[in-house]
Amino acid sequence: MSETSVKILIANRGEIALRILRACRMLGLPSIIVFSEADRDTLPVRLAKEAICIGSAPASDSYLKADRIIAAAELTGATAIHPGYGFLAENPRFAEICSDCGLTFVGPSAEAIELLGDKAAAKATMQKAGVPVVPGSDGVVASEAEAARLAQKIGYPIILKAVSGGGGKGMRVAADAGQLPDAFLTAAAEAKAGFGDASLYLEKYIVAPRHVEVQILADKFGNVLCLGERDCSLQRRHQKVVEESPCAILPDDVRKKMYKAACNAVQAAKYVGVGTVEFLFEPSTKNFYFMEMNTRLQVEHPVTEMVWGIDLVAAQIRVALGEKLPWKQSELQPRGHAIEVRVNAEDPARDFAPCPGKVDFFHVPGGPGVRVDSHLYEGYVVPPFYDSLLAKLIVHGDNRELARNRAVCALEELTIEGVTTTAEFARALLENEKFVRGDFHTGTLQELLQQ
Ligand code: MV4
Repeated sequence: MSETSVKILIANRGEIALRILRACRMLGLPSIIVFSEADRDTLPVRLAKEAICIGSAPASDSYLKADRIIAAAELTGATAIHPGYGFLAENPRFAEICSDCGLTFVGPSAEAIELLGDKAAAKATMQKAGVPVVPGSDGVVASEAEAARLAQKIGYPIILKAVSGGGGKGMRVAADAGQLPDAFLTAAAEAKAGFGDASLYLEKYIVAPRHVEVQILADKFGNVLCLGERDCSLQRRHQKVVEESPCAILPDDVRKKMYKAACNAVQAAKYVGVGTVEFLFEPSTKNFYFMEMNTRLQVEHPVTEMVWGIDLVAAQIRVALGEKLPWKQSELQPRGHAIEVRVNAEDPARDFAPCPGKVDFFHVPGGPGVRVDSHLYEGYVVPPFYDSLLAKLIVHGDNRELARNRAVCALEELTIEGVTTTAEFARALLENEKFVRGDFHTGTLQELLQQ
């Protein structure tokens, strides 16, 4: 396919739609954006040369409607579809429909998405490839009795997870045998309700781990690049709040092994595109374990871009179009430290209730090492229909403390009036002694909120 006939359809909204639009422009590729009726007056739609409405405000009537997106591509002569994150990004059926319609899906193959979407199957594949996994069931646990038997053997605490899950849904911890029956029932019910599949698998529960994820980038010629790790341990109800690269406490020898494991994971899944291999790191033992692999561009990809100097979205599009990766691993060197803070339209004082509404004033911080990915503008009305992400502040510094200081200063400068945001909450978190020391784990934010 000649470069000139390529046209990318952007099947997303908000800050990520803008980010993809920028990448298309940098590559000199024409693009077209789809939007819902609620998003007509958004920045990505205004900035795009071409845009097409695909339905009413609810995502179920627009951004999740595969047939309308495909129709939009055919009507406008698009040749490729970038799904962004969320919506259809990790739906193997959608990837399949795209290729059946002769459209390039900017992402991995439907087969890879399918394999990695089944968390138990993914784990089995990784174990076979020599990637460290948490001790647990081989695949699905068929009954509560089987779970109880296995848990006794492995030792408590254990965790039950939905095979089709992710993001913490359909997950229950049992601290002892007494808690197992209820954990099994509630995890299965939540899995059934959330994913239409009640299947569970079981693992030893790792106490107070770090969430460390490795960014990889693979082309269709078998070349795999590892672009370092991100520490995303600071989460609230499985929503990431702060992400940084590198992880402040990962020993260099462990880091090397983790990168090797991530590359092995990519090869085992025959994976092409950008992907994230998620590990739990246990500081007390220095062990790390494969959790799952995310087959999409992630919200927090900019921290990796800042440290590695690579436009990940442009690279993702290029490998999807069949280009060879232009870098060798040995040519790439990480530099300094990057921190991302998510700013949401939520009220921390009201249990992070969404706060849609009109943005009366918007000031973006700047200066060396400061980047803001946002679709906001003065007068923009944040709709109530979608996720509440308003802006990502990403900063870079020569070391962690300089990056942290830069993030605090930039958050003080960032001004969003009219809607309540999490900016001040995030600033306080960056100044919390636990964050300053790098002494936290996946439960720390919840603990701080309960104090
Ligand atoms: C775990 C775990 C402890 N032990 N698995 C949560 C979402 C999914 N990605 C994996 N998750 C966890 N799996 C074992 N065997 C703890 C978590 C976990 C967690 C992981 C990453 C970030 C935040 C978290 C918050 C609570 C629990």
